[in-house]
Amino acid sequence: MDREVDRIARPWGGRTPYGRHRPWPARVDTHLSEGVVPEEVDRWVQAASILHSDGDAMDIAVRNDRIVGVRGRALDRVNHGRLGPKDLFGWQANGARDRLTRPLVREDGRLVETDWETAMGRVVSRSRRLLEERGPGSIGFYTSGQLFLEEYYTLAVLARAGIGTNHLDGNTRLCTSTAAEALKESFGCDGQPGSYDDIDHADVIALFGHNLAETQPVQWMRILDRLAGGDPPRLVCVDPRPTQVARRATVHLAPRVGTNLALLNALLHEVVRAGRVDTAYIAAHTVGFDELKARVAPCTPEWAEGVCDVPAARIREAAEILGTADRLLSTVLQGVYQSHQATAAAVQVNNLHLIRGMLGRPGAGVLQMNGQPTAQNTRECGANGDLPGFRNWQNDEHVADLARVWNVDPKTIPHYGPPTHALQMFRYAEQGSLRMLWISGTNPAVSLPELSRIRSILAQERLFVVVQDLFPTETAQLADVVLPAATWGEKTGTFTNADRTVHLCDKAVEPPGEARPDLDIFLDYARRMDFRDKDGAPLVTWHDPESAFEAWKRCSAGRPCDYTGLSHAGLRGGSGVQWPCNDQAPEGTPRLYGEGIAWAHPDLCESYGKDLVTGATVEVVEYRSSNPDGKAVLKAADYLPPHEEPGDAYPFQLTTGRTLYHFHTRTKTGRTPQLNAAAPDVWVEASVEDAQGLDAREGDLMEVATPRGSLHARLRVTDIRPGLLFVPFHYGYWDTPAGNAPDAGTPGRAANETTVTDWDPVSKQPLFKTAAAALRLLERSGGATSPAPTTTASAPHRTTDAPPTEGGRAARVTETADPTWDADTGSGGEGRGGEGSGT
Ligand SMILES: Nc1nc2c(c(=O)[nH]1)N[C@H]1C(S)=C(S)[C@@H](COP(=O)(O)OP(=O)(O)OC[C@H]3O[C@@H](n4cnc5c(=O)[nH]c(N)nc54)[C@H](O)[C@@H]3O)O[C@H]1N2
Ligand SMILES: Nc1nc2c(c(=O)[nH]1)N[C@H]1C(S)=C(S)[C@@H](COP(=O)(O)OP(=O)(O)OC[C@H]3O[C@@H](n4cnc5c(=O)[nH]c(N)nc54)[C@H](O)[C@@H]3O)O[C@H]1N2
Ligand SMILES: [Mo]
Repeated sequence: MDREVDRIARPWGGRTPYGRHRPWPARVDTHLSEGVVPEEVDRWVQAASILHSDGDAMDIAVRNDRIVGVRGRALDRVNHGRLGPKDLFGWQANGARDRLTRPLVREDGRLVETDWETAMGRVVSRSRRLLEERGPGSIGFYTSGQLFLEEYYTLAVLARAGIGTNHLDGNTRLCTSTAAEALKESFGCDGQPGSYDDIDHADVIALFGHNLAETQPVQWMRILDRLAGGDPPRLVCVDPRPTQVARRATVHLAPRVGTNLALLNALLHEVVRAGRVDTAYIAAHTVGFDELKARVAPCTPEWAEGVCDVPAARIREAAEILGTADRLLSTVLQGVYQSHQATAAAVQVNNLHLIRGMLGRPGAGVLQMNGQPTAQNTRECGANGDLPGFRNWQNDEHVADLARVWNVDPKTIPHYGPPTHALQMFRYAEQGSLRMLWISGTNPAVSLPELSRIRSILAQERLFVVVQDLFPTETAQLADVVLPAATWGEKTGTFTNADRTVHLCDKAVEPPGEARPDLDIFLDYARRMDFRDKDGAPLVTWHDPESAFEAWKRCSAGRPCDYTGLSHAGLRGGSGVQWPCNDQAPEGTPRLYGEGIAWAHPDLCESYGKDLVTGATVEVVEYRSSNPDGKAVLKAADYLPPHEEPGDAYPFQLTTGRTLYHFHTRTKTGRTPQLNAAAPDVWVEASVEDAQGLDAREGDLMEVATPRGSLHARLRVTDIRPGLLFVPFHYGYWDTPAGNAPDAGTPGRAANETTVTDWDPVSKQPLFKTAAAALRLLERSGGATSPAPTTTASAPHRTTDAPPTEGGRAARVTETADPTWDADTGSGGEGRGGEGSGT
């Protein structure tokens, strides 16, 4: 039953075809270090992947107290045993030689090793002095979508009630703030309506700006298995690049970047015009249909063709598929969230589902995706721009309720305005009102837009920068204090994936040197700062992951993300569980809104919404009068042109994003031999005709320039939309000779040298996907090809020669099929993961 597969060359592995409404067969993917056999593994420790939002469950193999590999968990509802390339190989980074093992402090301009006492002493004395001299608004926290729930909750309590600052946000601002905002706009509250199991039941799957094949490869395996089985789904793909999703789609729409809203309005126009709406559902569960209908009335496919440069006939074809779907599943990700009119466009996907009544049933669901593994928890726990438990900062009762949970005066919790968003925090630091910034689990010196500006802000003398990371990142090099953190595999905690599945990750091995779990660092800070509640007792009453989880349960009780039915012990051994999980739903909840819209009532909702064009907050009075019964809100918006359009000096559109083999700023995947070799350096993608126009060929060294900055990259000629360039944003400077930033002598390599400081007015998510750029030939390649993978969206145009991406021996993975599964009859495998068959 076992097969050995090179999972760099064949990232999605072998197929296990299955039919509609059947359970997805299990297949266990295992990768162990060269020379280690399963019998030699001392123990297998339960975990789930933190290199994307899928939440692939796995066991970590431990031998001689070291991690030696991983194996998928067959009984888990999310992945049924499968793992993607980053899951299979990425754990090796834990053992990298340059892990931070001791705290560092800046002395005479240089970072030097020190002990925890000295490092924490500096953080605490600076915090105290700033609180005294400048007040809580001088301190900010910029955290992650990659820590554990217990850590975010602790951070949220100490920042919001301990320090009392409104300046706490996550890099989730760059990632899923639009997902959260779109859900709040339509349903009054964050919380993913759909489930991954919808893939088993849908007859149409629509992906909007989502390169699922590369960014959640395991759910793509699931779709590939359905495409290979009986009654396969039809795919609709909206993406300007020839992704694997696009190549397998029934209809691929490749719009000009930044025009998603125009395209979606045209799709809605067609669905409404053809009368393919569920009038009973609309009447029972929504408000705003007449307004939506009026707004999309002029948005004909011909009009959209002019804006999006997509043939009107193709738009009609897509609308026909979406309008006639029996069970429609849609997913939305960064091609929408980081593009122009992000929230307005994401909301139209919700609208499509609402007017078609496609919610809360197997196969009928929306996934406003997350990207980072634990982004959902950043949002739930209030470590981003929300209050914990999806409480509404504009609703005094919600603030009072939170104050009761924390036993503090409601006035302690800042709620005079929306919590500060990340780019605003950097602006405050630039202007000098923010004097201390504590950065945990994120690398803004590579991941934020306009890097020259970010570097200069972080390098300021007056700003005290604390960085908590695993590695000496580009950001850590600009810090005043560096705190070495333990990570996945070295600490225990829980997290929640994009379809609300909560997983436990147990500690498998000791962290290196003196590195500490993020939770321990935050708890230590709270203790040293001596934060108190209103009766003078310690504010933070927990001391380890399990007691932190129990504290969070009390905060989540009665809220949409109710965790009261979950526990560390209960999550150990079995499958992950989808929240809400409580007395009413002890097994968890596969889908939200099966019985109508639950959290949009004015007294319950997390947000009264915003104007989709200006971002202005709606007041309670207005919300109460327009939506007194708490139905879903159908919000319409008009298309506006992107802010930065190509012109004479910058004739191309530029977009940025990911490749299958790397995670973000490559701190882990760049230290993983198989993954690094698959995509070792930056490249730029351009179409055949654009390359010809510049007389440039595959592998030539190019300069990509915008008004903000430039980078050098080798050219990959692909089937990308003409006029559009793509640069992966993974490549920073830690593994270049320059080490940190480009200087006069070294050219830029990071995509964010070129991106613009601009954000969606509603979600405040930066626009990484739209800019105008110039492309220039610098040097002939002399026959060498670009370092771009050939298995992915960067696959070369058929006239271009490039050696295939392969991993060889080191990339071999064992795929073990479920012995009870019969591929010919499509039966067996029952009782494994998921909800099984039946609608
Ligand atoms: N391999 C890998 N997987 C990851 C990650 C990773 O770094 N590497 N990161 C994780 C995280 S945090 C995230 S947020 C997700 C992101 O996952 P995705 O959103 O799937 O990834 P991106 O490459 O950022 O963007 C997706 C697509 O948007 C398209 N696009 C660009 N501009 C537009 C536009 O204006 N309109 C439309 N319709 N499409 C456009 C691009 O061509 C690209 O194919 O991936 C997660 N998974
Ligand atoms: N141009 C462009 N820019 C983008 C994007 C894009 O598509 N285009 N996408 C944006 C998106 S969606 C995202 S999510 C961001 C990602 O941007 P970042 O968050 O900056 O990227 P990462 O490399 O994941 O950084 C995470 C850091 O946390 C560290 N780390 C990992 N595990 C732990 C842990 O357990 N504890 C601690 N303390 N540290 C840990 C890692 O070593 C790493 O330095 O980038 C954004 N920037
Ligand atoms: Mo992300």
